[in-house]
Amino acid sequence: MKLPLVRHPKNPLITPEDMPFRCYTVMNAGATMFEGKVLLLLRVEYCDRTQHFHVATSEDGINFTVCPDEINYPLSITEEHIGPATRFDMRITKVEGEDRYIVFHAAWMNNLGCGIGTAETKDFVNFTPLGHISQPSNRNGVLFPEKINGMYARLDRPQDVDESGGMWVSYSSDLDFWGHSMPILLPRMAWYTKKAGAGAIPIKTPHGWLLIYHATAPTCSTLNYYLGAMLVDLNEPHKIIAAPTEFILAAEKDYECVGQTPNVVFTSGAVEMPDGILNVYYGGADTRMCLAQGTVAELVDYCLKK
Ligand code: BMA
Repeated sequence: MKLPLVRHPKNPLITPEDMPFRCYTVMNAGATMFEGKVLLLLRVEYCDRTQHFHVATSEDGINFTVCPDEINYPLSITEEHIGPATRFDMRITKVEGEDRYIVFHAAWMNNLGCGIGTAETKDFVNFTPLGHISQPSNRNGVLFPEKINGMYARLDRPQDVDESGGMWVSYSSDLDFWGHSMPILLPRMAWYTKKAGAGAIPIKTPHGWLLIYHATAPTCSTLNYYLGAMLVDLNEPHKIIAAPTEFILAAEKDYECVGQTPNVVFTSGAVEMPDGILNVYYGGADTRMCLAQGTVAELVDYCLKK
């Protein structure tokens, strides 16, 4: 049976051994098209376990060249106040009609917890921090690629101390002040007990926004991460149009099951290639970068039929 996402035979695409310097892990990259190439903002953990971001680019979306220099991303105002945050899991959005790219990322602020940081860039070398856009606890901030009813819109995952919580939609006129928050009420699914969060940037289709997201469920030994797909309303994206209760990707291969965090598939970005193939980039076991492919039309069809 044809699956909505198929792993690329070259997986894993980028491993720590492939990097131009010594590092521990490379994972959960934000992804976008930039100057005709696929660009990944790789989350790289050095061997002192600090997190850094390196750009990788590719003509074909499969073979990447990694920049040995990390991006230049100065401290935000919030970080100047509390000290540098551990930033991770960049999502890159090119907002329609603007010449800048906006990144959202998780910002772990030591004993204060995790919030959402944001920055803008035009060249992926220099980043200008914008204001932090949440208090703890929040993460998995993802900006929609166009305004909805004249407002910027984002997905995020506020969560309680027990890590319950799911995806919400909020709106802003200036990318700074956010409100009108509404939850997306997912159906009951055995692979979602906690932590459902947005993954790739929403993809606009005639049937609604296509969301590729993650959710987690425990087994006897680990908390497993899964990827799911769903369609939400174009004008009111907290309203689900179709949300299949089957996952589209689970950790099955060695490169997804063995590593720093076993049994994790986690996406922060997907890119539609000129030939219509959708490249979904994902981290395998919090250790390496992988690729699964499908098409937007097939994923939409899958959502509508399940
Ligand atoms: C989440 C994030 C991701 C990570 C996942 C699995 O909370 O930290 O970066 O891939 O956990 O460890």
